Amino acid sequence: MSTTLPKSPAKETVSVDPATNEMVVIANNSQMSTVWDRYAAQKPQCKFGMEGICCKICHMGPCRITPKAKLGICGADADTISARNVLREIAAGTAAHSDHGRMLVRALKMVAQGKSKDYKISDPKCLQAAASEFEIETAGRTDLEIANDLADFFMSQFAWSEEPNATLKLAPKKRQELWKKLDIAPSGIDSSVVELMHRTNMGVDHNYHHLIMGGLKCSLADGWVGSTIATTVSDILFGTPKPVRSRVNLGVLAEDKVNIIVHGHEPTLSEMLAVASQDEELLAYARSKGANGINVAGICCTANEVLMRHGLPIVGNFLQQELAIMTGAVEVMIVDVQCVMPSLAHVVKCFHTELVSTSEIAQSMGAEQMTFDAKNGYAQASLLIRKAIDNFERREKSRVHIPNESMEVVAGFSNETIFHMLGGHFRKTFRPLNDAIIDGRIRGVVGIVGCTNPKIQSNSAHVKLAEELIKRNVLVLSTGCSAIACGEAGLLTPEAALAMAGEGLREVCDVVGIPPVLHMGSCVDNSRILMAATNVLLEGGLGEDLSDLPVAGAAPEWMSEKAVAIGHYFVASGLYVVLGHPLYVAGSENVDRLLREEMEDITGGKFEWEPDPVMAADKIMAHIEKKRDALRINVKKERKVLGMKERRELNECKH
Ligand code: BF8
Ligand code: SF4
Repeated sequence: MSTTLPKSPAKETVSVDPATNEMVVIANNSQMSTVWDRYAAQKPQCKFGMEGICCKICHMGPCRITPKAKLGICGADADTISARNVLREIAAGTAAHSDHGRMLVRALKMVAQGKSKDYKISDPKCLQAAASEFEIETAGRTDLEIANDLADFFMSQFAWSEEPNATLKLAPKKRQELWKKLDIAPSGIDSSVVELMHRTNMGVDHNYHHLIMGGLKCSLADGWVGSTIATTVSDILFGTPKPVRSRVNLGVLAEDKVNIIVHGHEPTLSEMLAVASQDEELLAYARSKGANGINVAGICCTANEVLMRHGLPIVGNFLQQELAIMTGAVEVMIVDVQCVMPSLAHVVKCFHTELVSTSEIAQSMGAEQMTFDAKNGYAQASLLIRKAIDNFERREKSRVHIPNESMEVVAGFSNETIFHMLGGHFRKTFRPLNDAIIDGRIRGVVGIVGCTNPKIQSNSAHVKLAEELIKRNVLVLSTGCSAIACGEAGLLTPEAALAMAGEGLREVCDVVGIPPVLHMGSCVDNSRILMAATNVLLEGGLGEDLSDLPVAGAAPEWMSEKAVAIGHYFVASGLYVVLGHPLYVAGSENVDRLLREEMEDITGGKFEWEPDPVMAADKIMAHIEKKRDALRINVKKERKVLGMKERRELNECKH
């Protein structure tokens, strides 16, 4: 490759994951540029961008706020500019998650209309439950009839309406009332995104406080509407995840098999690939070309989707996408939308790997475009697998370098699974979790989510924060690239509880048979974390609103606009959210103070920026203990030792 390389800092330690470091050294020795080289080349990064005080919303600009120019040409100050910039990120993040949701609703509608024989209603119970929740008639109707109405209902949630979005009613009553009172209950996903783009247009909304409140409203359309729809429809079509064992990290690539990587976010095609990779005819075809099988594995959130439902292995998270191709062992990488680096085009030029772009809205450079049509899902998946098999012969064996690392994981913790595992076969309930929180064996629950980012040693903050929290008896829920990082570090196994968790958490994990870090899915599945918090609240004994709970959220290595939207809907839901590095608001003391301090009096939640994962854990623990004190559950009680009968009851659910 002809790219001139900058000096890359500490190539051997870009990550705490040895497989990543090993591949980065290989990349650098072969003069192949990686995300870390390009990050180094970008330094020093623009201070105005970092502080959120540059504006190019109109063409009198671009403007930036400096000591000598405290106002943009139109008169906008640092507060207005940084708040508007945050809002545009929330709009983009909400659009990304929700459009993903819309694709799935389209697939549901297609199935309901009998337009594809390849997909089916895989979880009729989930379909029935969703239909009942949203008052869709189920009695005497077929699954497809119900699915048709449910798809129409979900689609209606995108447009503007007089009423707040109906899915908001999944939230606790008190929270819904607060949203209404604050006038931040969204009434349409698309209209919320449009409203933010309008409000931040030149010469519209200038009050930073009013702007940020508008941002919270749109973010709620992401979490409680678009992402919730995406998760629900995925479960209906592809099955609600159940605990499943698999392996994670670059070492899951197989030297003797055809390796196909699915990378991106939408699970419709990857589901078909998972099924088609078992096809006897295709397996025989692979053998005829000298391969010992077909290995479909994932990167980023598609990986989480196929892991949760099929137990397919994960190659890596966001920062490992280039490295996966550099192993020289990937026949085809299939990409769709979100978090796909344009740099892949350069990497595939150096290898036999074929890059295939499959989304109608996204074309990757250097990729062959094969727009996916779910009506012919299986046929297209088979075609892609044949393409990969044909490419196997072109693999240059002498250039193959697959790191040894791959870690065992147990994933698949939907809310339904947690209900089952905690409650056993006969008592589906969160009660044992609530009891453990109330009696202090578990101090609280924290969702660790989000990306990896070359600004931070990869995986380091995710893993350290998770380890610190489980050591302090906090149950961790994880999604997205954070879950993959935890998997690579060995935190997603029940054994990790025995080795690393504090005494109380260890006891609970041991009895129930769960890891101390529960993999709950992809980033849209942060909606599962919202529902887990709601379920804990509804179970009783821990207050009346989400903001009463001893819970928090964290995104220690985030990078995406989607994470900005997620952070805001967590805060709007009353949760304390610690980000490993700040939003672009340092240039506005007012916006910074609103998000980090004043917000607590408004929604009960707030942001904190804390790069040090141990200090982040300290701050989260202080928040959890503050909530526990307020709930008056921190009174000293005799530690309850489980009797034989209770242990037996709980053991029933180790299935
Ligand atoms: O949506 S955690 S890098 S893969 S944005 Fe992207 Fe971030 Fe990974 Fe999934 Ni989520
Ligand atoms: Fe400058 Fe105002 Fe235009 Fe922004 S909107 S670019 S601050 S003139």
